[in-house]
Amino acid sequence: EYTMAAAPHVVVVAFPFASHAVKLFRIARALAAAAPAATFSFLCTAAQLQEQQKKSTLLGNLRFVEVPDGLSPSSDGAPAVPPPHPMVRLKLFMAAAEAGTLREALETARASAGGARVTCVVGDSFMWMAAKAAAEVEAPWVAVWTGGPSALLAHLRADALRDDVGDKAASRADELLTSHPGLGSYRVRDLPNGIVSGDMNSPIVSLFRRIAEHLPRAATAVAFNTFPGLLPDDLTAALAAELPECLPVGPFHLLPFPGNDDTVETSVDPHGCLDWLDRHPARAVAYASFGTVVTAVAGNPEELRELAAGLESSGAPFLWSLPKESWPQLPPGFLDLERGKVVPWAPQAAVLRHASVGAFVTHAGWASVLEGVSAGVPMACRPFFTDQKMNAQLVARVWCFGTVLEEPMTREAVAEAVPSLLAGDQGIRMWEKMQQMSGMAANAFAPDGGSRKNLDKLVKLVCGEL
Ligand code: U2F
Repeated sequence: EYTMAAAPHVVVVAFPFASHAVKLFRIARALAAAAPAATFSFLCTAAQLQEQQKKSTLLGNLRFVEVPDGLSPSSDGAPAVPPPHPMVRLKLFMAAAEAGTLREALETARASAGGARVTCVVGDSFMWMAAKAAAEVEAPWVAVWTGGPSALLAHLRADALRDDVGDKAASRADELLTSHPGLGSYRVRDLPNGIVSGDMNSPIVSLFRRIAEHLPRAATAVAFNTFPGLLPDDLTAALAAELPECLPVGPFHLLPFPGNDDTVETSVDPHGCLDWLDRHPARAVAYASFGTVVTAVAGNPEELRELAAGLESSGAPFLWSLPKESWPQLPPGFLDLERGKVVPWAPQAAVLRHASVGAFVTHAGWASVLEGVSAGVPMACRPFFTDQKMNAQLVARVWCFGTVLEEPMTREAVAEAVPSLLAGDQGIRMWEKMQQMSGMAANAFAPDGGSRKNLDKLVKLVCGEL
């Protein structure tokens, strides 16, 4: 126990786009639950804070502090109409955070916590400017990487990769990166955009460059959404060589905090997905989802219709989480199909662990991959951008937990992959292979589980006890 003056005050900085804030909020709640004598301030934009506040359990020692979204308020304070494109919002938010709104929010956190000095800053790696803000208040910076670990390694090794590949990215696309420790299972074409090909000056690519500059020299530790035993040893070793202490504290959707004990939160089901699944036999249903950003940013109507046609002709019952904006692009009559259910949102982790789900068509976003692995459901990956191609390669070629749907996804490829994952020999082999890993994931936070002791260590670290 601490005296008031010595009690830790940990600031948790979220990145308020895609599903990042949800992930950081899980970390914040797990830390706050494990360290009840410490104060935690969760820093995020007002809109995202409101979202997170709706979540089941709030903890007495976890407070919310707003970081401005960087949009200049209209004269009457109303939100801009129409709202700017997500990439514009991202740029404005980041520029404002770098220019001082983050530092100011840290000061607000201190003042509103009765002047309690900030003793540690935990932040989404995307908020790289938190490194400086932490240094200014003489607090350590602990970073969280929510994406695929192999992509982070590629960003950290970007210079070496560029020296090697030069301008030959196109002709060497299928070559394995065997001379790069930890990356030997990936092809040149799997690398995130902007490392050896693509627009090297896009805002996202500059963001990853900043992250790669800051993590190795400014972070005290980096927390990952994985659990010991999941990643290939060479990848783990290569990350350890580049970074300060790496702490796998995943799967994030299983992080322990009150209300997540029986994973209540991941089962909130406004569209009746779980009831619908109850009406199907074991391992009969294909679940499809492309996460929170792909459909809006990179999804194209053509491929959407191919996926629809493929699911229809696969013969399998299917559940598809698809943003409502995209529904008008589906083939006529598709929404009325008896065999399928399209919803704007599904409780994905609970859906995947439902016994009737036997195949997962995914964009290979890292949280989705972890949820698929935890549930032991073989995956058909159609990766789009950033870490997704490397994640898909890991799923399909390294772990043999699924297949890759080549770009562009065709109805034939979907109609072949889905039944094969559900009931084909290959699918059954994958399913069997996944069961051990899924058991490890399920036990990751048990008293002797792989992530349990890392979480304990992270708690000590952020509370200044190490
Ligand atoms: C970006 O990924 P996304 O947010 O698109 O994808 P995921 O990392 O897979 O996270 C999506 C989360 O949203 C949940 C799902 C995941 O926890 O269970 N979800 C849901 O509950 N219901 C739905 O109907 C749909 C989604 C990026 F695009 C990726 O490349 C990165 O790997 C990722 C890293 O944070 O962020």
